[in-house]
This record gives sequence, structure tokens and C-alpha cells, in this order.
Amino acid sequence: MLNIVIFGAPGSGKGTQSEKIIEKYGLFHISTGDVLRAEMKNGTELGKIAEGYISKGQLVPDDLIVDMLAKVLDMNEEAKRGVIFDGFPRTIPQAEALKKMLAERNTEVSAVIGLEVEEKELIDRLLKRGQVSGRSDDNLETIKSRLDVYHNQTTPLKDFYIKEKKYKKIHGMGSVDSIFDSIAKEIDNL
Ligand code: B4P
Repeated sequence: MLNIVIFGAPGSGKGTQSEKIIEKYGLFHISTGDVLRAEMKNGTELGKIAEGYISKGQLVPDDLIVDMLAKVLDMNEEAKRGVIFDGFPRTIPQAEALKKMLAERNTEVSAVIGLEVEEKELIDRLLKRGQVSGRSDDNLETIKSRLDVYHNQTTPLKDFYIKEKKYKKIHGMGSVDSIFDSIAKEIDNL
């Protein structure tokens, strides 16, 4: 059973490449960003709390995210055939929680696909998306704080997964299809 984490800065192409991975490998997709945006749209208690963090470019607290993820895993039988985790984990405590949650289900992370993209390109992509997305976090000020948060809180995860021998570095610049070819090679080698 494959459990893939897709990892990278905001704008690195996690959502875009996840769609292609699902299409080829039939994994169940969990995007914590998409789940949070659905909660916000539905005006739930969690959505109201999340909105305050997301619009400022901050991470939603770990305990809320971990509870949310456990519920998604438990509610979806399809998750038993393998999952692509998109945007989770984003902190070391989330990575530790994921390890425990998967161990309780007799499985583990198979690989972490790390999309590495230059900062200027990240900003250009997110500003471009901001022209159509209507997302409260796709504006220059919030993008800059998302990138700061990424450098301070999320990049330490790269070393965490290098130590576990799970990190697969992918050059995330170029066409969507060429990047996907590099990802598929890594997955096919697992
Ligand atoms: P996410 O929804 O995960 O947002 P993101 O990091 O910006 O990534 P996204 O998937 O949207 O962008 P992608 O790289 O696919 O999170 C939003 C917020 O929710 C976070 O800031 C945080 O507040 C909160 N949150 C989510 N998960 C959390 C967690 N685990 N813990 C705490 N808080 C959490 O693509 C970006 C753009 O690039 C797209 O427009 C795409 O079309 C374009 N693109 C992709 N590939 C390209 C390519 N090769 N060339 C040109 N453009 C490309």
C-alpha cells in the first residue's frame, strides 16, 4: 500500500501534481488546504477558526489539523487503499502524529515527494492564481508571510524525512508533465 506525502512551499505545485498522481496511481487524496477551505465555506466552527489563520498566512494549530485529518481517514474507506497527503504534515509535531496514526493502521509513509522551486517563481505563480482564485491568502502580503512560515516551521521536515530515508527531491520547475514524469519515476521505484 502506497502512502505518499507531497511536500513543498506554497505554490510549488502540490495540488497540481497530486491530481496527476491520483489519476495514475488511484490513491485517495487528502488536501488539508481543501478540507479547511470547505469548512470555511460551510461556516463551521473549525472553518471560522481556520479563516483567521489562513488569511494572515499562518498555520492552523497542530491539534486542530491532526484531529481533522484523523476524522477524514476514519470516514473514508477508500483511504485504506493508500493516500496522497497534500499539504500535511507541515510541522514536526504533525509528522510525528502522522507516523503514529499510520502505525495504528499497520502502515507507514512510503515516500515524501519534495517539490523544490525558486522563490521568485513561487510568488509569480501564487499572484497569477490570485487573479482568479478569490482565495484570501493569494495576495503579496499574505504570500510573503506564508513563505516565512514555510521556511521557519515546515522546512525542518525535510531533514526529518531525509533521516528516515524517505525524502525524494524533485526539481519543481518546468512543465507540469515533465515534473510529473520525475515524480512517477520515483514512485515506480518504490
Ligand atoms: P494549501 O491549500 O496547502 O496551499 P499552498 O501551500 O499554497 O499550496 P497549493 O496546493 O494551494 O498550491 P500549489 O502548490 O498546488 O494551504 C493553504 C493554507 O491552509 C496554509 O497557508 C495554512 O494556513 C492552512 N493549512 C493547510 N494545511 C495545513 C496544515 N497541515 N497545518 C496547518 N495549516 C494548514 O499550486 C500553486 C499554483 O501554481 C497553481 O495556481 C498552479 O496552477 C500553479 N502551478 C503548479 N505547477 C506549475 C508549473 N509547473 N508551472 C507553472 N505553474 C504551476
